[in-house]
Amino acid sequence: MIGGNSVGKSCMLSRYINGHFPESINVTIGVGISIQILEVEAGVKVKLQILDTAGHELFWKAICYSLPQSSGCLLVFDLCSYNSFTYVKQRYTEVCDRVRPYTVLFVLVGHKCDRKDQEVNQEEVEEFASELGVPYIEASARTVLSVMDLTLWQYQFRVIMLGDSTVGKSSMLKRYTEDLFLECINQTVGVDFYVHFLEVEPGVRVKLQFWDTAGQERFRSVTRSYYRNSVGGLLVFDLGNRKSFENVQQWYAEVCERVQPYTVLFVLVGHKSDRVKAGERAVDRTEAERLASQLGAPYIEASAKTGHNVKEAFELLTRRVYQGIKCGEIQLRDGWDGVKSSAPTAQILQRIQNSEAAEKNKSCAC
Ligand SMILES: Nc1nc2c(ncn2[C@@H]2O[C@H](COP(=O)(O)OP(=O)(O)OP(=O)(O)O)[C@@H](O)[C@H]2O)c(=O)[nH]1
Ligand SMILES: [Mg+2]
Repeated sequence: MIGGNSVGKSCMLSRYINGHFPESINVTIGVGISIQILEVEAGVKVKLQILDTAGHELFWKAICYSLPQSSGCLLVFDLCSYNSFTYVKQRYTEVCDRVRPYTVLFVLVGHKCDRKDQEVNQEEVEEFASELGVPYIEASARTVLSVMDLTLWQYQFRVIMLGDSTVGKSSMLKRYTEDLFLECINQTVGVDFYVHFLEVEPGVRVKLQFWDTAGQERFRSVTRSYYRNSVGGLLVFDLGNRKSFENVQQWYAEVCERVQPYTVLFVLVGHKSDRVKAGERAVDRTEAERLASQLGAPYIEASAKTGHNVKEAFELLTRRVYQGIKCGEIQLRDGWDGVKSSAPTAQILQRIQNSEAAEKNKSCAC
């Protein structure tokens, strides 16, 4: 990301990565690095290493060293500062010179488009962009206008994995996010982190942030601190291990106690269903279903080893949370990170109304 100082590069990045607009100014020194994973098409994930450069002249020389290592560049200027537009024009030529013989692809961003006091003439910018063959987009990190197009997600849900050690929580996540299964035991230490994207309905993409907690008691004080900012919980037990089933109630109670006044929605997973075929079932389906209904959660049996129902378990939970938001059971609140939205409230409501209208039409047609 390149642009003059105070044009809002770090704010754009913060909105993109965290869904937040930081009100306080925090001047970048040198270069800041952020990582984001983006599914550019079904099954193709890109790891973005974003270098947020300092706009101050003082740091330009240092920034020049990282230029030949870059494949893309957002040229950001402030629509309310003509100088910042002149600045990116100059930098464009300089960047092209420095990266040679490699190629960098650019996008020109007119930032702070929410403001009325704009100094930069749109026609002039568009002319400049078309001369260079660079796409131009106007954006606002404050209101999320267009940054949403860059983020490609409208909601972020935090989901926590719960259950005794070795029931297969990490294995389920590995299967879901990487389609991998490892036979060896690799117990989680503290908390691990995974990301996945899911389109819950056409045009509504959810970024799922998974907190994979360690089932071992000795990590409980660490893992407990993650309960409060979760909106979904996968309660996992091993179908071949009765004790892990009996402990589900305890996991459930512990989370419920700590998330007040917020709501966490659960799915109960009878895991390692491949063991059932081998005659190792220690928990009946009816018994598990009874517990699930006591907890107000759907029940599903899955296996990370064979891949059976793993995707379905995660998607069941994600859609349940999404429905919870639509019907008001879950509310987005300041200071709570269980759900974040990159869309302004008006857009969310509009989208919900549209999808409800579409559903009504569908049922009328029947
Ligand atoms: N048969 C079978 N074994 C599995 C399955 N999933 C995981 N395992 C095995 O169970 C063991 C423990 O799996 P993990 O995913 O590490 O368990 P965990 O719940 O994350 O454990 P902690 O991190 O200690 O809380 C590993 O040896 C896996 O290979 C499954 O679906 N079927
Ligand atoms: Mg684990």
